[in-house]
Amino acid sequence: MTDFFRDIPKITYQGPDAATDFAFRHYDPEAVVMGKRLEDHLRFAVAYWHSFAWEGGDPFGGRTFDRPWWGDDMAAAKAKADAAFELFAILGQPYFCFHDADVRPEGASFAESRRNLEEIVDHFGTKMEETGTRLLWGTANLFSHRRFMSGSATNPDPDVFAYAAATVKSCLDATQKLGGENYVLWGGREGYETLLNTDLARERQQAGRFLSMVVDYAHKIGFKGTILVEPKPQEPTKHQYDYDVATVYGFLKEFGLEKEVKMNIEQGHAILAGHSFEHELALARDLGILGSIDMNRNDYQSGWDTDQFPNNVPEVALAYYEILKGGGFTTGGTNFDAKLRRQSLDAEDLVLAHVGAMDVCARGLRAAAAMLEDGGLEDARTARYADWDKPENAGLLSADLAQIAQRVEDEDIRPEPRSGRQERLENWLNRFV
Ligand code: 3MF
Ligand code: MG
Repeated sequence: MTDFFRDIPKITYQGPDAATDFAFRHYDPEAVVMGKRLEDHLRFAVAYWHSFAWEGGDPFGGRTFDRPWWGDDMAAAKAKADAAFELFAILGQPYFCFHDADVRPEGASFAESRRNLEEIVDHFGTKMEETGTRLLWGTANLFSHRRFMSGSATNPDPDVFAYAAATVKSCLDATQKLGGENYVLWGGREGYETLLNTDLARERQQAGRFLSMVVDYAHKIGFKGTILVEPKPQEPTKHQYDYDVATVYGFLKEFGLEKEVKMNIEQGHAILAGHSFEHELALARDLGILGSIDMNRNDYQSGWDTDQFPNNVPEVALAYYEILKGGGFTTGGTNFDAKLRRQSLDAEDLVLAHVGAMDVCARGLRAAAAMLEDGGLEDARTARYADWDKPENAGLLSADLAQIAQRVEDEDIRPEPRSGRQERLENWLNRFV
């Protein structure tokens, strides 16, 4: 035991009238919704990087947090792991997610970094066995170190491509060893700052080849999890290749990977791309590539990726609506890719941020389930498109323009505009949230 979380009790479900802040008011892991326990629906994960590696810096100032595990040796890495598993136990989080750089010190060589990772992975293995916590996904940090400043797979320097490939191999091996249920690739610096120095076509080919190598290696080692790509339109690079779900789908199709790779969709990234979270989720679901989510909240004014903990039930309800409509998560889950505000210094801030987020997600999921069970939206949508089922329209999509033009004149077709009923549907939605 470390003493970082001393005096903080294990969080349990105590209902909406709980007498303490250190309780779940809505997240009852055992409650059954649509035939499944809430814990099994939501599949919550703590993100190691924000909760244990992020120091509270912003572009104008450095570290604000004081943590007993700061340090760059293996002892510090193990102290950090011990504190992390204490948080998982306090929250009853079934899962966590990590990058190599969050959990191990950087070595003097690639081989030393790999050995450091392997040592900490063994430590994780023991802790996971003791506590029952599982790994939702593993990933490689291919964006923080200065060697990756011009990209990893898309770097103009083949040595960096090679270093990135070796790094992903070591992280896939680690994920496999820990029974990880997914492996994520976020192309943090796979993009460019200026076209003046960038060969777009070449960089896209490199990225496609890299992803194919990752998929092939996952097959080779018998990895049963899902390979996920996480779209984001910009930040840190100005133009990021994995802009949004639609862009990534086109990329996957080009390289023949659309059956091999799914999406890890983040709320804040959707907002930065000028979409809503539910838009990205619905599109991915309809394309058959919805994998997992990074749940957070983006500031709507700042234009930065603020990675705040979710606190908006109607937004979250719409997100889970799209997920439940697709049958819910399989290997995916709800990873809190969210960080404290830099003034939130205390251990209890870290705990309560997760408690609140888990409650918000539980409320959102329950509302989404009630909306689906009521069927109001689906009925309205079915009615809106019902004319496509009429016999006279059966051949419309297989006809050609000339045939259609003939029919429009023969039948003197005069379309009558009909209400989209948005306000009525918004009123309906508000009954559930
Ligand atoms: C950045 C992110 C990332 C990814 C993670 C997966 C640092 O905006 O969302 O978090 O989730 O890197 O590789
Ligand atoms: Mg993310």
